Amino acid sequence: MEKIELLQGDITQLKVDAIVNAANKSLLGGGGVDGAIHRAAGQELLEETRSLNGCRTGEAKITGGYQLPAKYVIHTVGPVWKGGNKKEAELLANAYSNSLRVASRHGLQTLAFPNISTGVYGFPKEKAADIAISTVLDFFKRHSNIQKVWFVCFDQENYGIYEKKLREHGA
Ligand code: AR6
Repeated sequence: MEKIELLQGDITQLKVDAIVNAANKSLLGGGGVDGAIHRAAGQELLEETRSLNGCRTGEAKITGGYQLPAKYVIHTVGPVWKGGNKKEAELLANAYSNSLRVASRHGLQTLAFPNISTGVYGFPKEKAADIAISTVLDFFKRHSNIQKVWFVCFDQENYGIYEKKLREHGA
C-alpha cells in the first residue's frame, strides 16, 4: 500500500486523523492555510490555541479539530526564508518531523500536510518539497504506526513540483 498520497485542494476538507497547520509562533491564527483552518474549525480552536503559549519555529503542538472533518490539528511553525543561511532547511525538516512525532505519539494513523513555509514565508518551493518528502520517507523507515500521509497542494505549481519530486524519490 502506498503510504504517501498527493492531492490538490483545500486541506480543511480532509477527513483524516490530523491536518497540519502552517502556523506562526503566536498560534493565534493568520492568513493562508492558517486562516482557512481557523475559519473552518471555529472559535473553539482559537480558545484552545490561546492556552498553548505559542510555538517555536520547527516545533509542533496538537489541538482538537472542532468543526473540521479532521479529528485533530497539529500546529507547526515553519521558518521564514531569509536567503538560506539561517538554518531554514533544518528548521523546515524539524517542522515536518516534529509534526510526525506528535501524530505518532498520539497514536494517529492518517495525516495531511500543507506546503509549509512556501506561501508568505517565501521558502523556495522545489527545495521545500524535497525536504518534506525526504523527512516523511525517513520517518517511515523508523516508525510504523502512521499509515498514510497526504501532501495537500493548494496551487498548481506546488502540485506539479510534488508530482515530479515524488517520482524522483521513488515514493
Ligand atoms: N489548504 C491547503 N493549502 C493551502 C490552503 C488551504 N486551504 N490555503 C493556502 N494554502 P501559507 P507559510 C497553501 O502562506 O508560508 C499565515 O499567515 C499555500 O498555497 O499559508 O508557512 C500564518 O499565520 C501555500 O502553498 O503559510 C503565518 O504567519 C501553503 O499553504 C504564515 O502565514 C503555505 O502558505 C505562515 O506562512
